[in-house]
This record gives sequence, structure tokens and C-alpha cells, in this order.
Amino acid sequence: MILIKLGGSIITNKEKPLSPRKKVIENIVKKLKHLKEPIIVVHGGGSFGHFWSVKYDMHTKPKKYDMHGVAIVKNSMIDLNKIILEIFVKNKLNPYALPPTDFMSGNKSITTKVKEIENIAKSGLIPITYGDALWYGNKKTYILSGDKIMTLLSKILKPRLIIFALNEDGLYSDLTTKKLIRELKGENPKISENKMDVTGGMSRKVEEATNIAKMGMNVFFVNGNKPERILKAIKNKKYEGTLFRGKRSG
Ligand code: IP8
Repeated sequence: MILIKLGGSIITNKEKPLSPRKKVIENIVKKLKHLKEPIIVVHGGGSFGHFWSVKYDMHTKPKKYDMHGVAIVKNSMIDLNKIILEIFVKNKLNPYALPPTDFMSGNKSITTKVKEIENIAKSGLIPITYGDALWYGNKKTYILSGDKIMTLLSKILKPRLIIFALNEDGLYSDLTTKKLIRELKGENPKISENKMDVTGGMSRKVEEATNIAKMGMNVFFVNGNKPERILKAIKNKKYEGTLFRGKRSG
């Protein structure tokens, strides 16, 4: 099984509020159609969820945020999820919308529910979940990042491969020269970034990818604008991107 995250900066134009990049999504979906293995898709918030989270000052820490903000963020994520679902359906795939409330309680995942996601994926449906504004308890809410979902699902389901489709070629050792880091074997790369979003942008991704690799799974960062690279990573062909090599694969 393969777990794929479609980053918010690839599926939306982050410079412009509420603007999906439908063509980019469709190009990725067309490639995913070639896969014979079950997949689970997670997507980020981009200029939908992040736009509103910033406006309402909502973050990953559980707090008593403005409930109207919670409603608006949640609605916007449903809008973005719907756009993605429609593109999957249009391309004759079988997406199965799975809001994170289906497998989360507070900020913990529900193991039995997560295990069931694997059965859904193996039955010919493609579970699609996403980062969201979630109820924490005691009038508190929080923003759950899609990157965090990647770790939660990986821990329980141990997918064969984890892919983060980004709006970049991978992780750069130097932002100005864009020199690509091809492989990381457990070391923690130093991240410098221009922009941060409410869930922590690239630093968050690297943190989650490192955690997943430490659990023994290979994690790829690839450029979603070049979706053939997603297939290459999956087919174990010469990959273009950054590989966080899982500890146990040596
Ligand atoms: O873009 C956060 O998900 P991410 C989604 O995967 C929201 O960090 C609601 C901001």
C-alpha cells in the first residue's frame, strides 16, 4: 500500500485565496490511475484551509479559537476536498471521502478506524482524507495538519512507501542554489524557509518524514508538477526527489 500526500501548495495556488490548481490535480490523478497497488490519499489546506486559519488566528495547539473560524475553515476544507473528489471521479477512479473526524478522537487516532481505512483501500476505493480544523474537547479546537495525518496513518498501517507531492523538486540543501538533497539516512537536515503556514510548512513535512523514516519506512519528497516522478518513485525506478531512507531498509 502507498500513502500519498498532495501538499496544499501543489493543489492550490497559495498566493491567491481559494484558488485550486485543477489542471495540476488532474495530471496527478491521471498518473495515479496507472497504479496497481492500493493507495490512500491525504491532502493539505493550501489557499483554502490556511487562508482562513490565518484570518482567524487558528493553530495546531488546542485552544478556544473563534468557533466561527472553526466553521469557516472546516467548510473550506470540504470545498477543496469536493474539488479533488470530482477530479478523481471524472477520471473514473473511486474516491472515498474520509474527513479526519472519521478516525480521530481529540488529537489521537482511533486504531480500529485507521485499520479499516486499509480495508477500504484494498477494496477498490481510494480513501481521501485531509488536514482540517478539529474538535479537541472542552470547547477547544485545533488545526490538524495533513502531514501529521501521514505519520498517524504510517504508524498503524506501515505502508510500503510514503510520498509527499510538493511544489518543489524535493528538499534543498541551499535555498538560493536549489541544490537538491537526494537522500537522507536518518540525519536531521537544517531547514530554512521563506514562508511559514499555520501548520509549519516545510519544517513540519521534514519532521514528519523523519519520524516516519525512523519507523522503518521509505519516504519520498517529489515534485507534483512532474507527476511521472511519483510513478518513478513508486516503481523504484531512478527517482528524482529526496528520499528519507527508512531505517530498516538499510
Ligand atoms: O496543509 C492543514 O493541513 P496541511 C489544513 O496538510 C488546514 O498542513 C485546515 C489549515
